[in-house]
Amino acid sequence: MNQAPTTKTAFITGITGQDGSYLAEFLLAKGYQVHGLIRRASTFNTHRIDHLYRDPHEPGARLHLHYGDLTDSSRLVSLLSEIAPDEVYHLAAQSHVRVSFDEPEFTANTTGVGTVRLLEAIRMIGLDVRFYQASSSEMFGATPPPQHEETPFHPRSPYGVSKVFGYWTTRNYREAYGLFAVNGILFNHESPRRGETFVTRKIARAAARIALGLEQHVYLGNLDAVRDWGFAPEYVEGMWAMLQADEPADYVLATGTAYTVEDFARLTFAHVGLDWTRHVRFDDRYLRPTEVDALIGDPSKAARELGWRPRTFTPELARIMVDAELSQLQGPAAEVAPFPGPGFVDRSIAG
Ligand code: NAP
Ligand code: F7E
Repeated sequence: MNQAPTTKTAFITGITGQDGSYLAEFLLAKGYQVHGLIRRASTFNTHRIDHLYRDPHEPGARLHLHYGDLTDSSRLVSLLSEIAPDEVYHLAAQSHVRVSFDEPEFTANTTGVGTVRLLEAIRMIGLDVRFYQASSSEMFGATPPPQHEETPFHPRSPYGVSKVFGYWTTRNYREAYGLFAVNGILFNHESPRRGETFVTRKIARAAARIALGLEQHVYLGNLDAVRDWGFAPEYVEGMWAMLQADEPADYVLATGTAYTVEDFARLTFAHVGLDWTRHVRFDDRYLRPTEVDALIGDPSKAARELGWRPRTFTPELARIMVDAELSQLQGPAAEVAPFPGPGFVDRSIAG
């Protein structure tokens, strides 16, 4: 039996990011009106959602974009009053762990205090809304795996510390004001839309370019770190499920499996018929002052209470990501730009 489309309205911060783009797609398919917060930039930053956008003059356009920033409280108040959403998905953040060591204050201001700005705007307006906070396995940091909802936090970066602030702020608004506010504690989730300087995308992109003879090497840092990598489109389904529950609660989303960065490189290069050891070089600029050695999540609460289960695991994810890079490079409109080698990365961003 077909379900009737919803008449709900959602507000997504971070809609231009990896998760925001998949979530917008998912909610539009369910019939939601989707409003997204975007930052004004001198260049376009909406490439991940351009395929979803329709001219607002056309009848039936259901994706609406609004300029704003997590550091601008009055804008958050005016936007939320105007939109009056049923559900808020707070995904916006400075989300790069290595960069958070270079920009700790900015990271705290956006990734940490941004959450209290948004929650306080909701409280001040008196909105009856369900709120999702994008919490992270980085909050567990140095606490050994497996990690679940009751595992103590020991963050190892300004990013992780900021996410702990956001986590407790969300719980506090739930307890103090009875707001339906939940934390999704998500372990690493990746896709062809992952930012280019996160390790899975960096490796997949390099493997494809090396396979096509465009490059010879890629420079990486710690190959021994263990991560629990899942597939981003499946994780946004879990975010939505948390906001449909009868009671607000916090949930871990993860695959429960463990691979090292080296494993990911081996899987990715093998998929294009290459031996990773011949193409991966070490560069200490990609090390972090304090590393998170091992994150392996236990998603059993989400399976039990929400019916959420991962379907794609790291080896398939590696294939999906490298295949997407190859088709982008080989497609009819492919524009083969020079690979940003270490010199380029030096000047711009610590990937
Ligand atoms: P992402 O691709 O880096 O996207 C981050 C989004 O936040 C972008 O839309 C970005 O806008 C926006 N943003 C950053 N600073 C902002 C500001 N000051 N004001 C308004 N918007 C701002 O991140 P993601 O991988 O989709 O992750 C989504 C959320 O989940 C983040 O909070 C992240 O920390 C968290 N998380 C991610 C993972 C993961 O494995 N992916 C795991 C756990 C938690 P621009 O496009 O303009 O930069
Ligand atoms: O690093 C190692 C690095 O930057 C993974 C964010 O979405 O997930 C993400 O954070 C591992 C680390 O992700 C390079 O040291 C080696 O051990 O891809 P990453 P992350 O730090 O795990 C969490 C859950 C979030 O919440 C964050 O928002 O890979 N590594 N060599 C490298 N990492 C990068 N980026 N670049 C390298 O060259």
